Amino acid sequence: MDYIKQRFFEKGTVARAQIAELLSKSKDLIVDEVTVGNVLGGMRGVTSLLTLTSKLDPHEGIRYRDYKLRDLYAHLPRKKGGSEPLAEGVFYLLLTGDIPTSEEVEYIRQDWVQRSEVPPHVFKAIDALPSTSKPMTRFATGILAAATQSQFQKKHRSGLRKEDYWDSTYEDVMNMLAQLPVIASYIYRTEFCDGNPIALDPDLDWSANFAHMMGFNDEEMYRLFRMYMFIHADHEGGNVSAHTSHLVSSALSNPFYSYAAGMIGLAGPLHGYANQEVIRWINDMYKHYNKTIDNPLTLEEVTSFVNQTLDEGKVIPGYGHAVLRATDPRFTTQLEFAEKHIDNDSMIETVKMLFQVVPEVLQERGKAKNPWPNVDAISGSLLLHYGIKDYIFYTVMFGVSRALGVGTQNIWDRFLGMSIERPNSQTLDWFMDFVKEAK
Ligand code: CMX
Repeated sequence: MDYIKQRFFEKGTVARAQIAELLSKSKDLIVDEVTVGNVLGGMRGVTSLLTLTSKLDPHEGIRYRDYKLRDLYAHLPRKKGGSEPLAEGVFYLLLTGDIPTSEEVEYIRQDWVQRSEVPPHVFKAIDALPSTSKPMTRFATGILAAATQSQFQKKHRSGLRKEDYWDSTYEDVMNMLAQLPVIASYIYRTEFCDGNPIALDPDLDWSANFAHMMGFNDEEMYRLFRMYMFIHADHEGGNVSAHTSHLVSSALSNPFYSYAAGMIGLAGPLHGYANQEVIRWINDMYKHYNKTIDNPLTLEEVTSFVNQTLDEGKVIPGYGHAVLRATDPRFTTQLEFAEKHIDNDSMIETVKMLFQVVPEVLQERGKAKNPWPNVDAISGSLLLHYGIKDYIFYTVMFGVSRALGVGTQNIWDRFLGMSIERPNSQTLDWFMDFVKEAK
């Protein structure tokens, strides 16, 4: 058996025994209760999912396995002389719960290079879309088209025991991870550049290769991509994209299908699309006050525009969160990155001004439970600074990174034999009667 697979199998066997014990001894223990408000409020906060890869704490933010993001800077292998963790190591940690050695990271890097050849019909499927298609439509289409190579689907159709589902799922997820930067950079090159794709460099790591294939070839860009891929990799199981993927996968749809479905969820403005919305909205603010880079916005103008946006019944993109109740550490990591590596950028200065203004305004208005910035409040301004100007592409970049976590969750779901999801639903009459009886 492949070395990484073997390491996963050992971990998985222990977890399988724990699941078996939970089911045999504690199946009827009550974990949580569900109120009418929960049902009508998107099941916010109701514990009903099992996710091994990461855990989101409302105040301290995401932990990949047992580690806060900040601590992983010190623990995860980096490129010689580099400061950002490598995505290959993030994947290994999410999969096994252990910090990998540099050799293990190099093993995964080479494995992904070997698996990176995308079937040609994937590009044809993307090209067949009309020019009005959004990058996320292209991305999800590309992932769906890549499903022809699914080993899980083929093996399942020809008969597969449930305890072996994970093996071909692992193969599919590894192939998908290896190919996503190729698919995404193809979309970028054909939609925003000269149309000529750039071949993968077999000596680069996954994140740097993504930058390279998009057409950016310097250490600064590689560093930015490594940081970006690292912080967006996972956010436990209940967010829209991870949960959608889990749900679709629970019907034994193959990993390409389930991840493509998740990406359609990521494309929504309340989720990953917010990273583009922030830039569009700041641009609108500049236009509104007839301001330019040389003549930046004032604090008063920013405050007034924030209030105006809220008065129009819109949300402030990049602020608020369904779980977090503090500034997202992924925001802070990016702010520190900007402070360390970037001087005098008016967009980043505006982002900082918004950080001064928005939490206070949202608190005053008293509606949003979390007035603090999330990951999307700043990510676009960094990408823009480094020359990725076509901000409608940003959610695709988020989607490439998130596959590290969601793909890993998919392998675990198969290993643990998670059931098909089928919550109960009731009619409005049922709820009205239920409340009448309860009173
Ligand atoms: N601006 C204005 N109003 C906001 C707000 C914001 N940034 N965040 C929340 N609110 C409002 C909600 O719209 C809601 O109003 P209604 O009662 O009229 O529906 C009210 O405050 C309560 O919402 P909440 O419980 O605080 O937040 P939710 O869990 O319902 O929603 C989220 C969370 C992220 C969708 C919301 O904060 C939001 O719309 N933020 C802006 C979009 C955004 O940045 N999304 C990216 C999130 C991170 C990611 O997934 O990438």
